[in-house]
Amino acid sequence: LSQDDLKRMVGYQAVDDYVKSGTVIGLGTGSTAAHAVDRVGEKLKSGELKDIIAIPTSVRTKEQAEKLGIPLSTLDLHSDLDVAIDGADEVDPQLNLVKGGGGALFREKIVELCAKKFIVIVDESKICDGLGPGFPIPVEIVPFCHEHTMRVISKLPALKGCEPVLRLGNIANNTADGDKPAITDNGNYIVDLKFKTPIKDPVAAGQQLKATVGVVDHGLFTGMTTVCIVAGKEGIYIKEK
Ligand code: DER
Repeated sequence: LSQDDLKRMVGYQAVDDYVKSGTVIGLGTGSTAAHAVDRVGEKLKSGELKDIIAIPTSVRTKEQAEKLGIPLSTLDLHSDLDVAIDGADEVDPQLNLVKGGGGALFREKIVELCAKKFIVIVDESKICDGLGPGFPIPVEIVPFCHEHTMRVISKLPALKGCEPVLRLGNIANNTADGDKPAITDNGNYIVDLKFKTPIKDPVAAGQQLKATVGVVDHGLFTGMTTVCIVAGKEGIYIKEK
C-alpha cells in the first residue's frame, strides 16, 4: 500500500464513521483531508449523504469542494459544526498536533475549534513521541517587520533552541520553490520553527506564540483532537486520549 493509499483509507473511514446527513462539517486541508472531501462528494452524489453544509479551511479546499458540488457556507453563517475532519503533520502521544504544513493553519484552527468533534486523519508516518524535530512548527505572522517578529519568537522561553525560517514559495499550489515569501489565504507570512529536540511543553509554547505581537496563530493544535484515525501497514487503528 502506498502512502496515498493509506491517506485515502483514513480519509474515507473518517467520513464513513463520523459524517451524518443533515450536519454541518468542517473540511480540512492537505493531501489526506482531500480524500475525505472526495468521499463527502461521492456520498452526496450517490445519495448516501444528504443535506450537508460544509465549511472549508482553505481556498484550495473550497475549490475542491465546489468542483464536487458540496454545499458550502462560512463560519459567519454556521459556527456550530458537528464534526471537522483534517490531517496533521505530527501527532504526539497526547494527540497534540503539529499542523500547517499546507499553510492553512489559521483557517483550520478557527474552523476546527467550532466543531463538536475533531477527527484527525493520518498515515502512520505522522505519529511521533514529541512534537518538533519531525516537522518544523508553522507560525503565521503579519508581514510588517517580520524579521523582528522572527527574532522575538526565537527568544521565547518555551521555544528555546528553535531556528525560525521564513517559508518561501507558493502556498496555493503548495510549491516550496521561488525566492518570495509564501503568502497565506489571509495575506500573511509563514515562519517554520525548526527544532533539534522535542518541545517540552507544547501548551506553553503555543501560549507564548499567541501572546507575541505580530503572530497571527501557530501550528500547535493542543487539546483539540477528539480521535485520531491512523492508517498503518497492518491496517487502520484508532488513537484516543
Ligand atoms: O497543513 C495542514 O495543516 C495539513 O492538514 C497537514 O497538517 C497535513 O497535510 P498532509 O495530509 O498533506 O500530510
